Amino acid sequence: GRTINLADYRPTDFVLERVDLTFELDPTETKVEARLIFHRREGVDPAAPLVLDGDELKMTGLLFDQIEMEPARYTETADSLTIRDLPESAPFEITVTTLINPEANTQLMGLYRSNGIYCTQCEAEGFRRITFFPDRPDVLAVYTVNIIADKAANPLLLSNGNFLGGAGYGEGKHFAAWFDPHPKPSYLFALVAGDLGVVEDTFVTMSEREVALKIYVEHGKEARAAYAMDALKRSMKWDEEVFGREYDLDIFMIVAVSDFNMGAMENKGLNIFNDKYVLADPETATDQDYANIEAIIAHEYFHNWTGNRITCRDWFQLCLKEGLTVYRDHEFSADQRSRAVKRIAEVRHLRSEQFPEDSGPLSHPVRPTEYREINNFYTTTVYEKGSEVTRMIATIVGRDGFKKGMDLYFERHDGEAATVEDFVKCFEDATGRDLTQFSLWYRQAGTPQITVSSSYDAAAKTFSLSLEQMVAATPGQTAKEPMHIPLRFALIGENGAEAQPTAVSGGEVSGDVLHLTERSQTFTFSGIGARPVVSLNRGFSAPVNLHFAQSTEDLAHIARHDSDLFARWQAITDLSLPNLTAAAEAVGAGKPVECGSALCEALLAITADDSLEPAFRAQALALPSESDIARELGANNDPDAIHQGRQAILAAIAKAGAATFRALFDGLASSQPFSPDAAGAGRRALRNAALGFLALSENSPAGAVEAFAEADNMTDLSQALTVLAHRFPDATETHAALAAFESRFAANALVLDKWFSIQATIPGNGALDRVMRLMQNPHFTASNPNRVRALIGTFAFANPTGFNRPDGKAYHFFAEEILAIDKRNPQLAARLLTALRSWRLLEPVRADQAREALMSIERAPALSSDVADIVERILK
Ligand code: B3K
Ligand code: ZN
Repeated sequence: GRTINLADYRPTDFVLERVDLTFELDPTETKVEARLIFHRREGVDPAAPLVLDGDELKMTGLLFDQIEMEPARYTETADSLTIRDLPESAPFEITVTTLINPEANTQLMGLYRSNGIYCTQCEAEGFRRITFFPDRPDVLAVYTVNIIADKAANPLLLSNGNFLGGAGYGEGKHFAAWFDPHPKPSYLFALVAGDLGVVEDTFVTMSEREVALKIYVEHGKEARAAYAMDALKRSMKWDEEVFGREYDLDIFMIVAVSDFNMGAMENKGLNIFNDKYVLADPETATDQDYANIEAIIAHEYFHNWTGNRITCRDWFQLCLKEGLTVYRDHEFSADQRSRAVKRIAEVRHLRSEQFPEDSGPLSHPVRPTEYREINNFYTTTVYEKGSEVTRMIATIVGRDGFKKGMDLYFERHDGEAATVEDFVKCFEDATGRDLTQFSLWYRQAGTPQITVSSSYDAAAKTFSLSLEQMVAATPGQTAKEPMHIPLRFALIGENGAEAQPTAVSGGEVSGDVLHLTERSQTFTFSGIGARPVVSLNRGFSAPVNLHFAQSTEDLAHIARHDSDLFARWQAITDLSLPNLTAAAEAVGAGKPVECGSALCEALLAITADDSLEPAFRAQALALPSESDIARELGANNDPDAIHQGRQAILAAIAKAGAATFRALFDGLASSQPFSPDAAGAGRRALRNAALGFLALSENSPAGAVEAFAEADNMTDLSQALTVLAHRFPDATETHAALAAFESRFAANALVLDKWFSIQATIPGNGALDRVMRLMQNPHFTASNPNRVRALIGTFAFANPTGFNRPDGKAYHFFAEEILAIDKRNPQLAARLLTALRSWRLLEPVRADQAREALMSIERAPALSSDVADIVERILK
């Protein structure tokens, strides 16, 4: 495909006034009649034609004001329909009839079938696979939808908005009509038809309107939707309380389907979800599943205001709805759970997913300026960095300022398709703060690197902090400007008390936020009676990398005393990383690995500290991952050395803390019935972390075998199975446990996904053969995206030693799979392929193999534009 540029944006020539759709559903030949009322926009050339988008459509009729259109007036191509000789200003009606084949739609874009259910996915450009249409987000219209279908097979006929009515319709058929009064872009259109079970509830809004809530799932799975319903009601309440946003239709529906390209979709009034993010009960869902369901239910619901009521002018503005809505769901989860633990999890995710993206070949600004395939821009940069940018606005303008800015945004832009500039302007206008320099965060790609040094002058009682910022070149952007970086900080004294400076010079400091705006800047704090320890970027107020050679003693001091839990966790991370990188280097050089005593002591002190919440202690014990270590090493990575080094450090900690881990594991055994709440989840997380260390120090599967047998919930069961499979892959106990798990959950696809993932991530050279064997398992289905991601995706993304075997065989296997997947589902293939984005950081032997595998993809005939775009950028 050709490149689309932000600078080329211009509004459509024609304004769409109304949309009336009639679907006659059939598995292989669905007829879609679209009646569209347009008028020419004022000032537009009266000769300009109407150009509609299409994709794989078969047109069987075209009317102009109800009369068949002469062939000379229109031209149909593979991706467009152009209509000429249209009225100069009067409204006119175009009626297009198309035939589509939902059963053959393996891309899962447009109207498709999942387990016998008709469903749709239209974002970003799926609506054009249903009918010819101005398929872009700045075309907002009111929709009426009529659905006609076989009644026995499809008792349920759903679309956006409010239900108008329904009736029988000829032999064995029935119809239903829906009307959505809120103007919306086509990407928010949805239709569902089929035979599903339902869970119902109601919600009374702040203005006391009763809203019907319905969650549709496969028959027999209703009980597993209870948690999602609870999360939905909490989300609705929270958005009223925190953002003053009320729901705006009589009904809110969620449909869970098993074949879905991503997590979920915020279609107006009719969210469609990957069932992985709806279904949960203690026997089948882990604590992580519960947390994900809560977050994604909230995220899609929050889109009703940030995305649907106010949508995006064009797809370059994607972060306007996604970054903002992720920020909203992060805040929601922080309020529902432990704020500090939530923040730690977010930062871990940002560092392991977004930082590598931002420092590699796929790096792009939060608001890109060009794309070839928009589906490839639903990235962690747009979502998670976009959320961090929103968080920084809140930090800079303060809590009240943020509230005022958001209120102004809702007031000013409700019903519109807006831009990032519109959004930022609301905070400037509401607070008077100039955000010009700050706006670079939207335009400039790359993670800022900040080099920090400090000095203390005892005689003058001053403490100075020197900061220097740098952003490395990224694709298409070589020269970078200094950014406005808000850093929360504290100066911590001897006993943990925070020093309060009498004055500050060198730049703006407001409250606990230091504003770094120059390339290099020195802040001097007066009235500091003793050398303080600086805790910088508290709460991860800015998504940057700090390079600050703090002493081991200072880090240990922060780990022990900081009142900001996030900073304590960060200090533990900063203590671990040098040990982990040194360990990898020692393994590479054939030397013994040593673990610094400061790390062990600080970590075990936190582990044993019962005054700290268990979830936090579990986070501290989850040391940086192998890919975190790879990133810290920077280049010439040997995944085997990194893995072995990390294992040696873990073993040293396991040995030093054996008694602590034993006491924790025994002491945290639960006598209460399972509850998915944050406190229960935290205890399980800490207990399972202890189990992992015990397996190392005892070097025996016995403990995990026992835990597996005793588990009364999926978190404990899957953790015990992971310990067995990862630490004792060849033990007979492990084979027995894997077989028992497989047969117990043979009928539950989501649990089987876990079974595949656990095995796909067993470290070492044997992983590729295991994955290939698992592909022959009768439960493996290449047509289900969750299953493909669980096996092939997890192998590529989360098994560094197995995937990066030095002979390159796994890369070549992966390349072949990508090509096969691309044939049926380009979006899925392109997303999986990003697993190779950091190939240049590998040591040369592996890097050469990876490049060859990538080139074999690039050379393959008939690549989708999705895969072509990714492979070309990765190789560039
Ligand atoms: N807006 C959708 C993502 C659509 C992805 C299209 N390739 C889900 C979400 O972010 O809420
Ligand atoms: Zn979203």
